[in-house]
Amino acid sequence: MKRVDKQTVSHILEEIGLLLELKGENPFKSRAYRRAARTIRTLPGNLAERVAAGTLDEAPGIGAALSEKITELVETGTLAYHTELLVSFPPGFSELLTIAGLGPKKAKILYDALGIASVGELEYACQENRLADLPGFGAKTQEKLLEGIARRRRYQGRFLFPEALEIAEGIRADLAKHPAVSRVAVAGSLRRCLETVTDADLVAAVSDAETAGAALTGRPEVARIIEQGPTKTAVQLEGGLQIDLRCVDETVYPFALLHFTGSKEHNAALRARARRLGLTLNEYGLFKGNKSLPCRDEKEIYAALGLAFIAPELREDRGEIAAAEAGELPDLVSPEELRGVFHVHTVASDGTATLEELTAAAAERGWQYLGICDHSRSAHYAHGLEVERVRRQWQEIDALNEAGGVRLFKGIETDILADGALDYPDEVLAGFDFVVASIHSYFQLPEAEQTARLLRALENPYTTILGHLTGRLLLARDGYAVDLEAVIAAAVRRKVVLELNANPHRLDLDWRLLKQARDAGVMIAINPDAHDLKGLDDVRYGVGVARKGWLSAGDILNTRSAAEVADWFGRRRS
Ligand code: DGT
Ligand code: CA
Ligand code: ZN
Repeated sequence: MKRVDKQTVSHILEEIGLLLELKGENPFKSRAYRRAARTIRTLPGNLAERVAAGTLDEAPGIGAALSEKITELVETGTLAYHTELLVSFPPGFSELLTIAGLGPKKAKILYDALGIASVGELEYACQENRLADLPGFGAKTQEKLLEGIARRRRYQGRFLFPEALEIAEGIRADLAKHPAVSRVAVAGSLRRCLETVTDADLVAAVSDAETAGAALTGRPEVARIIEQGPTKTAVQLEGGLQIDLRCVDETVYPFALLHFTGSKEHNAALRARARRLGLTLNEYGLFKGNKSLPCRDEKEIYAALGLAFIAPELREDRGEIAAAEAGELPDLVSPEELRGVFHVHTVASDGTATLEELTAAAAERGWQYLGICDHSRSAHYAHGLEVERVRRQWQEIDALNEAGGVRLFKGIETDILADGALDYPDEVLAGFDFVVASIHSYFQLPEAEQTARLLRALENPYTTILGHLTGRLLLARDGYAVDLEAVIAAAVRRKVVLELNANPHRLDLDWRLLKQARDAGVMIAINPDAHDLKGLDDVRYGVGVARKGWLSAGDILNTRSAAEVADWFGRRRS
């Protein structure tokens, strides 16, 4: 039996949605498949167990019919309905639909008019200028499609951090129980909390490398064994992720862990430092001439090099070694230091949880406060709130706040309109405790206009937080063109908080910019942008990125108490 994971199921459901749309079927039907795809992707726990227990249809948007199809897929590895749909299209066609800017309708025109049925054919046709005169296309579209193809090529074979981490952690936990394994850790880009990764690296201290390696190759989700050497075992899993496992002796383990955590650049800088001290550092050990200098853990290796321990997130050769030498490494923020979160959606707009449910969930997480942010009125697609509904929500919040417990702040995620204005008149904006201003439209404005738009939003006295600043979607869409330095400078001057959107598809601001923003003196808020209860926990990815951006609790608004936050919001207005 072929095992099918969440990612594969989600992908197939998504594809069915697209194919149905292409066939001109009822749009509700195709939307239902896409929704189910999203649900499965984010479903907690083990999918096969859910199927076996028959509890799939308890997940939102998964009725009896969908549950039956997913069960077939998980249990048999294929879905007859999907196969039937696929054979009614040329092979490679569905791949075409993964190109940004090419929806099903356009794809059908291209197929009918030019016989384009694959990405390669599309690229060729664009390069040959065949789309320039095609009705509904034109030179500009053609250029965009070429960009989309190039971007897809760049993104291919990469995974979002949480997807890969969940898989790697599962394997790590199993290996940790193996009798031949004394220590095992996730290393590589995952340990460094990089937002997307190529593969998952594991390092283990073992008594017997062969049986430990076999524990990986023998796993049911392994699709292909890539390498089976004396220390290195590499496999590719069903979902496409590659796992590299290095098995070493206990004494070598700290050096192997350090090496395979990387980054390459950090390693190179460390080795150069060792050389300057008359030492040799490599993945096997630290040596003075022929003499090996034993270290029990990474901390001892750094100490031997005259350095304080450098957290994995910082190991990107961006000044961390100099800071470690000078004893000036930041005291990095930890998840426990968050005392609340802002930017949480409710059922009033496009969220799935009520105010009461969110309040209870915040209490469970030990948070003092929660900033409620539904979408503003222009966001029709997300049931943005008209003024009347805003006022009703304020009443509900007042009532809940009366009851005590977790404090709710009245917020809104207002669209930044095309000209940089916010989405409500000032007298309404004045009624919120805080306002998150985000761009959700006109992504394509030229840089100068996009920058001017954001700067205008920053000038607005009611803007408290600037939401997902670049608008990027990881592995799907680049951020919009904007002069980030100008925006960061304005945020400092205007005392506007910059959001670190913790949704794993966004992680926006990027950690590289985050450090820049911190150095410039910007206040940051780690916001989950949660649309359901589970989404609240995305802040842990935000904390990872914040650490990667060198942030301490002091740089982050939501490490402060409810009273301090209220004070900050109030002062911002006066
Ligand atoms: P990835 O896989 O692209 O998401 O990023 P990494 O950093 O996990 O890269 P990977 O898997 O190729 O290698 C894991 C670590 O092993 C890397 O961070 C540093 C170390 N490493 C690999 N190749 C080299 C090398 O040529 N020189 C040095 N100094 N270190 C290396
Ligand atoms: Ca890696
Ligand atoms: Zn939002």
